[in-house]
Amino acid sequence: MGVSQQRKVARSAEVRIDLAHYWSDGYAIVRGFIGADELHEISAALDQLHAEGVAHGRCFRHGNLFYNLARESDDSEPLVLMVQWPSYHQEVLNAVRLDTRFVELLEPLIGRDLKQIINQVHWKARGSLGDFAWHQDSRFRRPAEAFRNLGTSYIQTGLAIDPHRPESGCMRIIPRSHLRGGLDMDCSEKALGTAMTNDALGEIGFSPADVIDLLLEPGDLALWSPYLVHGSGKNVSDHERRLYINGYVRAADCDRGEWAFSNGEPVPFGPEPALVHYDELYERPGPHYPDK
Ligand SMILES: O=C(O)CCC(=O)C(=O)O
Repeated sequence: MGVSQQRKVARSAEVRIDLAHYWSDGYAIVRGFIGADELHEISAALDQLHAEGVAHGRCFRHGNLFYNLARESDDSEPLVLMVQWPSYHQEVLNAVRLDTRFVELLEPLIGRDLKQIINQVHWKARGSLGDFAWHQDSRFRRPAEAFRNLGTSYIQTGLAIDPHRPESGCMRIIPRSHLRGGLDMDCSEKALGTAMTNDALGEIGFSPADVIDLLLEPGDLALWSPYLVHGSGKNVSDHERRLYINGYVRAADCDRGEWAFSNGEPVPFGPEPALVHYDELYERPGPHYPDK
């Protein structure tokens, strides 16, 4: 057996263990999914993306591409919180989302024909603007009728670019919470920019004792279920905390999204963007600065 084949077998074995854990606990971690050299290149691409956001100075949209910025007060600097669908113009990030390691990893879970619903980067900004309240991602998979069998057809993946630890605002999760399906969680506030509270946990029958930290090193990939209850707090470390999120769905179970893999082969973007979450894509496709 050649070296590359040995590596492949070793990787498959590791993935198998994580998959069993994924179904039982609603999440899994693949350690060292992306190596240091590749990570360096991705990190540089993210710095470029961040600089573009800073240059806009406020929220900016062009089709599905969206820079989400906010300020702590009227006279403070705008902070780049998130960019959605950077891959339309960022080659390095586009190559990551279409990397066949993703389809190899996800095939036993959701198959070889995959669309993509999420392609976004989070910067955990200092202060409270980058908080994510306790939530299930299922609340964002809209319109609900466009998604079928959500719990078994959709997987969220998050690639850690920096260390994710309690002090840098790592994700906090409730293992096995996905087994309870869609919970009637309070959605009156946006998840982004709202703190996690114990009251919110109590309302759905959980307590702080049920929570664990999702600890990731740079290059680790986390997978989580759309029904896993999770959130994240502040970054009080002395470094950035970036997460590159790609969410894939079995194509037959979803009417929205960009194709990512067809029979295991990467599918490049077509000439026109597909309808994902931005409902005004066809009415207002051009570049503009939206009122948030
Ligand atoms: O970036 C984070 O810490 C939170 C991510 C998250 O909650 C999500 O994408 O649903």
